[in-house]
Amino acid sequence: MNGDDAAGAAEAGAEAIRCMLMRGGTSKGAYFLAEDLPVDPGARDELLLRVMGSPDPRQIDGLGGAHPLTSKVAVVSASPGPEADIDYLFLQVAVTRAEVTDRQNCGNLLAGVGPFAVERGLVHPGEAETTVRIRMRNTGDLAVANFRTPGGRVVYSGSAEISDVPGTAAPVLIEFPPGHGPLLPTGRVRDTVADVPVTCVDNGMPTVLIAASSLEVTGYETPRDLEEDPALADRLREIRLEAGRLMGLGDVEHTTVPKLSLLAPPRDGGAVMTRTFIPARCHTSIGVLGAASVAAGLRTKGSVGEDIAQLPTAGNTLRIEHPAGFLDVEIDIETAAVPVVRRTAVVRTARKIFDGTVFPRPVHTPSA
Ligand code: NQM
Repeated sequence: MNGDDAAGAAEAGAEAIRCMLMRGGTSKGAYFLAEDLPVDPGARDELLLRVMGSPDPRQIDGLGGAHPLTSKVAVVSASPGPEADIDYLFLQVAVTRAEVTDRQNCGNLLAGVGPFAVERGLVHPGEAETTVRIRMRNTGDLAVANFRTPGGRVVYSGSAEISDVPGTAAPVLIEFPPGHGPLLPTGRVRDTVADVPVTCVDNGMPTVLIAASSLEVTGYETPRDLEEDPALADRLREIRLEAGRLMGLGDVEHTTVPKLSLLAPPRDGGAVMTRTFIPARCHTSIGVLGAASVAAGLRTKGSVGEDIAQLPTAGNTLRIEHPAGFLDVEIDIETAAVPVVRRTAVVRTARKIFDGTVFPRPVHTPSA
């Protein structure tokens, strides 16, 4: 913790922690240096619940925005190994439950990690642009982020647009080299779970691909309409529990992975239309690694997505349509019997919203 505020708060006996709030892609989260948080994961998570204001559907007493997409945390530190510059641990803070999980990654908050590392002095910026190699601690996989740093300073304003975010901002190009895990975690291109054909795929995010039509929805409904359909929620839960076991994830009742993507034919010239459950709420757009996993699934011969998608005849870019527009995923995949992803890339934007000191909700409400 730094600054007069933090010093003043320490004197008053309050906890005070250095924190930056950033929009990363279509999500928003609190970014911390690992050294500013407790080392013990239990103590860290207990603190983060109080920082974000969970559990509470409104997160009224914390930084969280009352939705999983705005209740996220990035923990950043220098990387000990030679293959990366910095380490990034993503933590999903539940809104209505006292739970913090590191079981999933987040490609949206990832967009802010490079700029944050420069702002905190972990990475020396280039004179025009900066490339940061990031080890994503949730999966052990790498990502490489490139963004503009004219005169050695991060700029956030620019002309890049991403669907589901108003206005424009500076682009952050993110590339993913091949990951460690299998692309098809069940070992098969298709499985039948709860009587529904699915493709289980993991190109950075464990995702179950399902034809919307096989659940008697169109796949063009609004996220709110889908969330308000209790019969659909029951079917999705049943599919997810069974698919999770088949994917080697164990009992996924209380985890945020796998995600479920309902697929329908594209409407606006893209490859496919999606509605993605993360897993209870329906995403207002789609996650980065979620879209990367959908794209890999579409490019896999015999997958559930193959018949639905309209794949471009040339080029590596797949436009994944979603409720708010689209996300373009560049994917280079070797479509052998066992498909291998060689490279995935997306353009995102990120923006620093505030930099300062957060005062977590106290553990015990002081008596008057
Ligand atoms: O898939 C939401 C998001 C995400 C994850 C979720 C993400 C990704 O949009 O890479 O970014 O799937 O829980 O932030």
